[in-house]
Amino acid sequence: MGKQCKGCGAHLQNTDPMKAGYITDLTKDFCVRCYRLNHYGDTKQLNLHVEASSVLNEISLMEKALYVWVIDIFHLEASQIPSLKRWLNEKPVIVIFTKRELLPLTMSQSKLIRAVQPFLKQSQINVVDVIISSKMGKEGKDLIIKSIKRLKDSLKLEKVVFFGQTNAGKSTLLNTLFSETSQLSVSAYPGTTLDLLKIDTSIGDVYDSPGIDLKDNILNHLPLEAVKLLQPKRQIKPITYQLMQNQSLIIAGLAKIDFLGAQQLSVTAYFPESVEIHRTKVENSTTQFERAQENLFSIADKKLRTTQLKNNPEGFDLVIDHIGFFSIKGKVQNVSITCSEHVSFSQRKVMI
Ligand SMILES: Nc1nc2c(ncn2[C@@H]2O[C@H](COP(=O)(O)OP(=O)(O)OP(=O)(O)O)[C@@H](O)[C@H]2O)c(=O)[nH]1
Ligand SMILES: [Mg+2]
Repeated sequence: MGKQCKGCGAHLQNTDPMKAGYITDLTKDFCVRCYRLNHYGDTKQLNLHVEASSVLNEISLMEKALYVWVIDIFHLEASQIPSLKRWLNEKPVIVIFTKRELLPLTMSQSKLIRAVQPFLKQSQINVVDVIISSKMGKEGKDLIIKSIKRLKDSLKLEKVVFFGQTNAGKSTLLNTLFSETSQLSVSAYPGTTLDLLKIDTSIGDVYDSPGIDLKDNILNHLPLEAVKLLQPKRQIKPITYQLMQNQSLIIAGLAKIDFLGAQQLSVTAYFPESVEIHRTKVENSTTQFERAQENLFSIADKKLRTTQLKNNPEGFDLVIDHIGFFSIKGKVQNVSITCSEHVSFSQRKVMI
């Protein structure tokens, strides 16, 4: 099969600069794309897409494998892989949540574990351990290695496969866990890893895999500059709005939320600092949203849809996939969201 790039896993080739794995000198270890990414942060050639079904098919065919599902805890809902049960059946899966430091430190470990239970239940897979890591895996590293070793031995498995949504932090985590041999490319943009890639480690063969990008991902419709700004590096600073009667929140150029008939409604926003949120009266919101769409977070396709939430309990989270979420507490008669078709959202129980 030839040699693979040690950064992204693409098979090295010297014939087509527009395809994955291109390098003039095939004795080198990294393709031009990874070289540029690692040395200059250059991302021009990063829009190479790997089909989710081919990744899932390939990993599901691996024999005697322990699976490690890496999930970005800040983007929990967007991390679900609807067909996962069909691909993995009863195969053992360790679940690792990354980027814990983005959530408030006041949230206890047990509260976090409780908050992720509905997500894990919905996936219907055979979860053998759950670990919460943070700071690029620096916190949680020992627990993860211990868990992998224990389960690999007790279940008599031969290899370990890391998988999960694109941008979840799989390659970053592997670089931390196996820093002696792992030189994987990482970036703030989706689709960095391009093929299954084996790393030799002290605990045996461990594989990185391309990110799974099943849902229509808003990040694929935003300018690269905006995508980078959506990757928070530090703890998210929550901002609370006390809403009265009929008011709206405008989330950059991404969405407008109208709250009608609000009574002592408290809405706390958990979004990266770069995403500006404005409060306004409902009657001014359409004009303000149009104006907000002139900024960096504007989506090229301007087709908008408005959805009215069916159910407004007295406390719930409203999650805007891949962007952030609102924690909504209090009474409101009607909540409606106006956004591009590429922005997906959902409701869940209050997480924090
Ligand atoms: N704040 C924070 N950011 C992280 C952490 N781990 C990874 N990241 C960031 O998340 C982004 C994606 O990281 P990658 O390691 O490239 O993610 P991946 O899952 O390998 O992505 P694909 O190869 O596209 O599937 C990068 O901007 C990382 O810096 C973490 O623990 N905390
Ligand atoms: Mg990767």
